[in-house]
Amino acid sequence: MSEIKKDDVLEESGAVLGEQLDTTVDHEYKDEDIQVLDGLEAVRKRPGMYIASTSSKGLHHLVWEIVDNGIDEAMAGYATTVSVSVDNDNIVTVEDDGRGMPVGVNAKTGKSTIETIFTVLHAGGKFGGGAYKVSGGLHGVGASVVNALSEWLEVSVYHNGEEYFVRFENGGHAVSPLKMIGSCDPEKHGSKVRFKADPTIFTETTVYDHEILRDRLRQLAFLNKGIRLTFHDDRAEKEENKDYTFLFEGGLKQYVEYLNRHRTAIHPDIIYSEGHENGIQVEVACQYNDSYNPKVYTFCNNINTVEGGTHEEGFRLALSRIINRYAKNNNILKNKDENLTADDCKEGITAVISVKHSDPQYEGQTKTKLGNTEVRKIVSDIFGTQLERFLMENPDQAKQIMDKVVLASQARLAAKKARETTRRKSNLEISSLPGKLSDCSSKDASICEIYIVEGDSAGGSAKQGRDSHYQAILPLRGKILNVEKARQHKAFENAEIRSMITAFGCGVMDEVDTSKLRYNKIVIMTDADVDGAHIRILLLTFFYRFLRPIIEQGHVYIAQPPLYKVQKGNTIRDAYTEPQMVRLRAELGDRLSIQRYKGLGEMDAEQLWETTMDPKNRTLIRVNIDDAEKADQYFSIMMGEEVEPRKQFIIDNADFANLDI
Ligand code: 0R9
Repeated sequence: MSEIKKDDVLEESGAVLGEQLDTTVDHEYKDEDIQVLDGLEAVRKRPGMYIASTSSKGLHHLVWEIVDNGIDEAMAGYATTVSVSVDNDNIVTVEDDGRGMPVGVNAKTGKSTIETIFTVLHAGGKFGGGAYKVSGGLHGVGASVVNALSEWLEVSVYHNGEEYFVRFENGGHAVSPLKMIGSCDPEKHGSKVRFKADPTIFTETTVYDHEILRDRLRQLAFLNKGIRLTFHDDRAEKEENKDYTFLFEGGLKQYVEYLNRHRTAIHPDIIYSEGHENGIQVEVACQYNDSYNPKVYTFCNNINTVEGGTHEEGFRLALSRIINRYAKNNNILKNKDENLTADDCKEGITAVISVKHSDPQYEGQTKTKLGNTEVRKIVSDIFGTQLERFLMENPDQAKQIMDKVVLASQARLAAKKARETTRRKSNLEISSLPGKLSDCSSKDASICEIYIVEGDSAGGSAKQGRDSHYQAILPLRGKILNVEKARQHKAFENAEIRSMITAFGCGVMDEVDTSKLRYNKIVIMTDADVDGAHIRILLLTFFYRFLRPIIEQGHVYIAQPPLYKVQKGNTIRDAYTEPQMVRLRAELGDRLSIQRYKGLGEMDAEQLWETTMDPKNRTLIRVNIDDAEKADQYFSIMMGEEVEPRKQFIIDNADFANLDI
């Protein structure tokens, strides 16, 4: 979690998912294929045009760019292992055991191929005409961009018992041409790239996040079965966090096993299919668990296509086609019965769909939606055939699945009724908003805020202390329903949930329309204790499952009430975190009077306004979940049935669990 600063909105982001993999197609690069273009200077001037940003996210892109090149070599069948290590100075080394980059000279540039691909923008095949690697979106920009944005970068190639070396400095210029610098074990072969990110470009941070690197490398290993990915982190304090090896011969089958590790599967075997058609590779794995939410993760060329696309459509089509056919053929559904919907068939499924395509087309707001239409049928055929076979060969497991989807359809009909009642009620209640809501007077949503407050007494102080022009208060009585454990219609029957839906005014689920949201900021204000953390998690679970766009669009915040009041003479200061408390003690010296705030309810209206609600003093944490897998795991662990993983999670993430989401 980021350090908390006053007067600041903090972003809580998940790991970076969805990086680019270049797929090498059957073609040998020739030195002369490399097209010469200008411009490392352009990259340094406008890095944002080449990498996502110069924040931590962009910093990690540097690693993925080089790792992708190593994975390409492994996918082409020449390398078995790609290793990544980070040292104490945040210098990154990526190494593979492939053929070694070509050490010849490029005819057009007159320089070595390696110098060319590391100094010429877009050199490397894709723009060269003949050979092509596939890339899309912002990534896959090439090794030259990494070089341009590094303080220095070194390349070593091991080939035929010889070691070649070149170093780049000063905005990517080769210090001297590629040289054979000595001999090496004749058995050794491969490429190594070492680099130090340029702190004048990455001004926010040049420190890599251990978890982001580890998790993405694990994910890449799941997505590329049989390729060994290793990770070494010199900076890790604990010995057990220094070295990791990820190698999954089972590919997505093991990925689904991993994703379901904290869930209760309702059938033992993972449904798995793979195949290819017209050069498009398809791999799909899925398994049902006893939860109600589907978790479907899709990838194209190792990029997490968070907006889905034609591969996801193909999967959905096959799932409902085959399940309905099986249900009809086995008299589970009568011919006159209505078909099960795709949503019925997806309830509680964990699925991963991965395609590899030489010419992917991305659409959607964030260019993470796969658009290639031919993919739909290919995925549907390959997955459909295997699913049907699975159901026929495993009648016991098929029965578990059929029971689940039929129940889902019955619950859907019940939810529809409950939802219609809620919708009718909300329409009625628009003029008479929930009774306990103390609304603000302004109708300009862009300045309005709603505080969701724990308990009536804190609600009372907040109501008195607020600026009623733009701050609304909605007190919650008791704990809201845990939507992770309940079916939808129960949620729609819950009074607290209904008040929120009505107050927000933007609809729910697939009908959410954030342009109708009545408040720009939805602020969760709970006590800084375990109960407060629990209520916060329940609320966030509800938002995540029912109103996800309001999180995605940055409307949800967590208020930070102070933990301590520190007084010395006439000086009174508040500490919002333990580290801040330590700093205050050091700053103010001895003879302090320290009072621990027990809860929001204990503060009077003025105190609450000054410490927690006044934009001049308050600290808000913006909830920003951009890693669906992490968020799903988080909510399943925190809200699910299993106690042990929850305990462990809280121990591992004390900060995360108690302070923010
Ligand atoms: C450390 C991470 N690994 C790499 O960056 C890496 C690139 C690379 C490579 C070849 C082999 N190993 C590599 N590791 C390679 C590819 C081809 C022919 N010979 C060697 C080919 O694709 O035909 N290269 C990737 C691009 C290029 N080499 C080049 F040809 F453009 F230089």
